[in-house]
Amino acid sequence: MAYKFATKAIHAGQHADPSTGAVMTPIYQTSTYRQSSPGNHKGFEYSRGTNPTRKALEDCVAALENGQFGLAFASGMAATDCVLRLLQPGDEVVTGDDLYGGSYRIFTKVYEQYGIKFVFVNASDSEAVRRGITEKTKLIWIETPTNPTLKLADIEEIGKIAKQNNILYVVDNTFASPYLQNPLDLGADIVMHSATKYINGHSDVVMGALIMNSVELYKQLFFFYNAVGSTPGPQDSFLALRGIKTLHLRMQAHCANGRKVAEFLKNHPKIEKIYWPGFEDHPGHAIAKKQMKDFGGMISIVLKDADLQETFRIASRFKVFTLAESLGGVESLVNHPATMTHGSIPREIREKAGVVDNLLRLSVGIEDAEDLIEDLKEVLS
Ligand code: P1T
Repeated sequence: MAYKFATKAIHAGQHADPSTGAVMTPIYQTSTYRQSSPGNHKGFEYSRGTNPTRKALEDCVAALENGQFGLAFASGMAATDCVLRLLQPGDEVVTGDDLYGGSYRIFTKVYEQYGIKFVFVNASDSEAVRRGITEKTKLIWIETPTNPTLKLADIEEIGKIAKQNNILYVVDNTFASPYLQNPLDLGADIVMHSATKYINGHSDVVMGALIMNSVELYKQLFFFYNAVGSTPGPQDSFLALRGIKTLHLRMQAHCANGRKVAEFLKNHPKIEKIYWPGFEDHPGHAIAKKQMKDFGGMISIVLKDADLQETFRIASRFKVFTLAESLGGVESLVNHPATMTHGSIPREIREKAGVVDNLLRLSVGIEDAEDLIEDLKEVLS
């Protein structure tokens, strides 16, 4: 039977422990597993490759993304790295021109040195993605909504282009979470997550995930995952599994609060520009409506007439929002992308993507919206 989202969030991949009946998946804090004779074991040999707590998490995340297979990693970047290992020198990747700074960094500072070329295009325009393709293109990597300017890419349209050209297609679904958007259903071959964010949801774990339907792809990625060893431990896997049990409720609250905060900020005299896909005048609103269940809790704002110093002053004055990197936790965070999460992108490229010195990114948490708005009111006054 195909269960709905909340049921899967609470039960998928999890069974009462066969040896004790424990309802919650135990933290299998073990590196290795007894074999009754060489090669004769219960499916687990060594925890770099497989661990029962991690396996429960992987099965749960896969179910939430409507995928057959899931792999959990020690960070979102480790998950990204695993995908990039499928490439060979000379291969090309078409990707968006607004990305998490760490994704830009691994592309340009790590994989370019191995002879892989990255072509950055405006992925909000699917035809620009098509134009970026050459006979050497082996991968399309899309982030939607983007970090931090919340641009939307049409997952399904780009999926068709990928399929026509026989190119592997990956969607970084971190900003939306599996509750709001399921890229495998729209033609993606692999969904990537920084599970550090909404999936875990409590800012106490760093973790990544890949989800896919193809068994060949799963085997290839599992090979690198095990050979390289970028896998998370059982304690973190347990915490993420526990976090997921409320993913649907948290996302509903993030979206509701996101809307209230965005509406408060929309016509504020101190705000020059606001990025939130729920507004009808957001250029990606129609795409967001088509492919997302709701518009999320991520909002970016450009402060009016604020230089770097004034932006820092405002960013440092919050009382309920915390000035910190990351997003997607129950608590509200404010981030200064230009010097924090996107500091590794050269200024010229960063500014072209809209990551200017007076841009602040808000991860709207699930506190009382009135308190969040009051905090913003005071800070901007
Ligand atoms: O931090 P890590 O779990 O390794 O995930 C990397 C990553 C990948 N993709 C997206 C869209 C991300 O936002 C991130 C991490 N982002 C932050 C830490 C941040 O504050 O934007």
